[in-house]
Amino acid sequence: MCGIVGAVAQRNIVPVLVEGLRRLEYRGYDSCGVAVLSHGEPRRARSVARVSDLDAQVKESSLAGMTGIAHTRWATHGAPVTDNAHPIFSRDTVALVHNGIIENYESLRTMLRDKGYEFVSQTDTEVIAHLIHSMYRGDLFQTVREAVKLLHGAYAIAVIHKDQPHTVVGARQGSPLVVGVGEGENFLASDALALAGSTDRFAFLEEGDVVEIALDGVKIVDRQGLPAEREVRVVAAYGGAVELGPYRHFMQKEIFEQPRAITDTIPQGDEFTANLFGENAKDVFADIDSLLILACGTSYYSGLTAKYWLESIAKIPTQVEIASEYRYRESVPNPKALVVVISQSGETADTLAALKHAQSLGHAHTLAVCNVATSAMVRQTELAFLTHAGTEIGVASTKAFTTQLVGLFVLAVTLAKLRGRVDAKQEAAYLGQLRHLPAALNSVLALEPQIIAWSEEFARKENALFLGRGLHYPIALEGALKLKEISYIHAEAYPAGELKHGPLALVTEAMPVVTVAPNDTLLEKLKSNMQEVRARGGELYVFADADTRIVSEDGIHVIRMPEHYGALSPILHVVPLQLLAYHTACARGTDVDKPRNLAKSVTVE
Ligand code: HGA
Repeated sequence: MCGIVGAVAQRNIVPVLVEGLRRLEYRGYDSCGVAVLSHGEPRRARSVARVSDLDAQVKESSLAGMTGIAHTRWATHGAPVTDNAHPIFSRDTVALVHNGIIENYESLRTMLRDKGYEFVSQTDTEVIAHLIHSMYRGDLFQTVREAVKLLHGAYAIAVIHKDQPHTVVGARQGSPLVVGVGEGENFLASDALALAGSTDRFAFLEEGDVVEIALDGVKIVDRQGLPAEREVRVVAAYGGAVELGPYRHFMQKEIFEQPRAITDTIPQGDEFTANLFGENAKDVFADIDSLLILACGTSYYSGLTAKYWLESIAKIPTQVEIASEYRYRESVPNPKALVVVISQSGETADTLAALKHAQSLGHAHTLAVCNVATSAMVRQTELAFLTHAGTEIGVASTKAFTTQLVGLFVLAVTLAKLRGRVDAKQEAAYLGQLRHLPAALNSVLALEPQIIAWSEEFARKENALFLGRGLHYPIALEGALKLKEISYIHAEAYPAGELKHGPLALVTEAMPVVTVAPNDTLLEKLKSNMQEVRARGGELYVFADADTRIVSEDGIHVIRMPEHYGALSPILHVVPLQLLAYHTACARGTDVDKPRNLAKSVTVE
């Protein structure tokens, strides 16, 4: 969601800024823009189309400059039209890009109007540009430090001023911003990936930091206004992350990367140990009596799956909540609960806010399950389990989900072991199953041609129902979410036992019913639910384990999963649902990697 790039150099920086935006495209956006100081004046180009269109514009107009900022916008205030696209100018003197939401923008706008400022956009962002212009007394760094004190809400900003030709000032509070350190040139960006190719050295700003980047150095002050040192770390190159290779879309590439991503995420060594979660995890795990999992979207579904593992294997009570609800709800805190936050990017605004809320209620023990080691979430939790999915570009999450499941399964078995619920034999068996997962996944991926055949049917539908039971109910939810996200087919998931309590009323021959049918203890119950669908003329599309004896017949289409996978079965069963959503979307011709209205790292509330 929304990306920022900034640079100060002694060369024309426009190609670096535009390339940075190209690398941030995966986050989702609806307009984009770039501004540079050119012969002492801010000049900009903006587009409501793609970054490639912006690139064509800057080439056409020969936009060039050595100091600049750029932005991909995912509109929150004001339609995605050119006037609202960033960089936003104030009196042709200040140019600013912003990620986040300024909650007190209305009162600031009234105050600035009274001072004579004219507003030309509908954005909340414009108040920041005018505020900085109105407060500027010759030092942009100092001005931004004072101006941000007046802002309520979340922001990452980058700003330039025509009187300071070799300076970009940035600030972060609730939205991500990193500093890229170069040789005689320095950068800002929403994430390190944007600057791959320009530098591999990064300083990760903390909440409340304000930064000035110049040609020869970087100055940072913290929320108190005190000089701050932020460690400069070398971040390994993101080899190939933004290259498609032989695939048609990043989502397809990422589905097929899952065996590798899971191999990289499965812990080395031959036992489940608390150390996998951090140095003092053993003490923390001994001190807790329950878990509270907080997450959004797909990560919420990985949390729901984990609840089944945590309660059945570790026998530890587990509650799972949608982060955006929890953060505003009056809840009863249990200081003995371990708060687990799950996020691919580690920058999900709602989940970060929920974490902060939990901490403010006295939850001392916190654990992040996250794909980005340097993210705010990992920095703000006591413990962390890092997934090694690699960069995920497709907006619809795939490999981040399955690697989160691996991490949460490892958590369940580790807690079970520490509580004496798993003996050495069972532990070895779980480890063996984990290690076999990549091979098992490869055989599931080989089902792709059969799934393509189904997707042609699905592409003609407008509604679909997904059914699962027990451990596979969250997988049905995830399958429905994937389908609606990228194919725009309305899809809903139900625990199959709930059918008769309402959704059966929707079942007709026009309603495909996707059923996740592993060979587990609920299989016979599930078969009865399938009969209820057939009796109403519903078409069943069943992903059945090899040994379930569910066979294709009139109105029942079956794809056989290669093997039954016990406790880890959700990790395999979600893959055909990902492929079904992907190929259905392709058949409908949607923009699979950048579905309408959606963004990747959801860094605004
Ligand atoms: N609120 C600003 C910035 C939106 C944003 O951060 N998008 O990701 C706007 O609507 O322009």
